[in-house]
Amino acid sequence: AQPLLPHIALFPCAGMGHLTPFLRLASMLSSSQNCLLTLITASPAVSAAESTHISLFLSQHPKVNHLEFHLIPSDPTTITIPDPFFLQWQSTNHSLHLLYPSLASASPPLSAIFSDFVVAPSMGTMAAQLNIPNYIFSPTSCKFFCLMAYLPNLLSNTSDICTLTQVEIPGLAPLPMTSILPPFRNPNHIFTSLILQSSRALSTAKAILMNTFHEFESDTLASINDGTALHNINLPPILPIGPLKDLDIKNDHQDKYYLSWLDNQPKESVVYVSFGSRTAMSDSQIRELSKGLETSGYRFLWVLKTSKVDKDDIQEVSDMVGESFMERTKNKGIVLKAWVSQQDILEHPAIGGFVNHCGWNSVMEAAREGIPVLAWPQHGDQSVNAEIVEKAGLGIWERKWGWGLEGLVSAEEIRNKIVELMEHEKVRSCSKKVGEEARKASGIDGRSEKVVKEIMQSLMQ
Ligand code: BUP
Repeated sequence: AQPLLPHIALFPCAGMGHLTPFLRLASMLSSSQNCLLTLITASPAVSAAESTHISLFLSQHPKVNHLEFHLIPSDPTTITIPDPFFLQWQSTNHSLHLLYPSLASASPPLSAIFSDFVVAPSMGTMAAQLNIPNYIFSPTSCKFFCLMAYLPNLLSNTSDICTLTQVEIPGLAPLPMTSILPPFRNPNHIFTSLILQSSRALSTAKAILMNTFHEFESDTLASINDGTALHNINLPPILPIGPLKDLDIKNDHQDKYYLSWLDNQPKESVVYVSFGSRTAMSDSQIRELSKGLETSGYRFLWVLKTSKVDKDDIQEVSDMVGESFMERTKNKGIVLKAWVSQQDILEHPAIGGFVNHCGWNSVMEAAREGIPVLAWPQHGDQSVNAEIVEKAGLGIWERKWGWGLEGLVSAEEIRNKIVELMEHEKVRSCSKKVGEEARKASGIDGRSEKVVKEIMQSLMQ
């Protein structure tokens, strides 16, 4: 008899940084593997970008089932939580028990769940009830994942984490305290308490899937594989499956005039500037950045955001950077406040450098395309990621800029670093090598591709 096709439920959490890699994984599984897929999404979504991408993805992947899961409205006492994405993660965890009947009655029955790290505890319990494996997907670097996995030990062994100068994770190079995100200094912070819950549930997972690749995080992955890293924590295998391949979602409503503009620019001449989907820069920092870009003399494509959630982003570009800046730089660059196709931009031969916050998806995209990065971390895992970028030779990082959201970096400093980025021959050639390694890892018969095939084979039995 023919083996039954595995039926996998994929459950990403809120935020484009979480949704994007899940959609890439879903697209890869649906196109190259024999399986059935159900995409679970929490409703209502936080941002317009998430709603749009979910609809476009489903309309272009008609074989993927959709299980929309309605969240219990938030407890009014928690509405004061300043980050709507954290609030959504919390509501998702509080509402997850409602999902069980749909998972239990799935037809054909589910063979496995691939769930976001943020929902690990509840999904692990439900997978156990259904007697199927739960694969946790962590959309971060492996190094940051290790920090999250170690966090329960770190906080219980240290009376005051703020007194440390560095964090020593067994078997890994120490992390300077400056790279530890401020919320991790407070166990009661909503982000920290969510991560602690998930980290404590890791041992229930069949494996941890990571959007990374061996050559890029070789030290960390080698220490995990030989058992020296985190040896005192009961962790399932960590499986690198990245960098996940581009997802070609067509959006006919989007005006991609910036790509036609790029077509007319010389090779590797344009600096692409974006700080991801969740960073709103201060007005003063935006002004310094505009001056820094202009005085660098380089061409630029700048995606500007002024609010954490796209629906709230109502200011005009010209109000943010000034009419005179727009006029002076009209032949040199474009500033936009819209969702762009970052993968199309990074693939474009005109792009020569990427000023970026080091959100892990952006890092993996830059790695795939071999584009040098000027790392400017803003929050979350980004300082840890910046160090990886620098070490892998994919870019440069000015540590003294600290967390972007905390201080003000001057136009002159920005200008100098942009010039350094664009003229750094060693980083440029090293980045190209990173690009070759990245494409090899996720290409046919690459190490990451083989991992996915093996998982699928195990689910076929
Ligand atoms: Br903004 C923007 N177009 O206009 P990260 C982002 N992206 O394609 P973040 C676009 O969103 P977290 C845009 O290519 C990447 O895949 C981008 O994820 C894409 O950063 C994704 O880079 C953004 O991980 O998420 O948004 O800060 O905080 O979860 O890292």
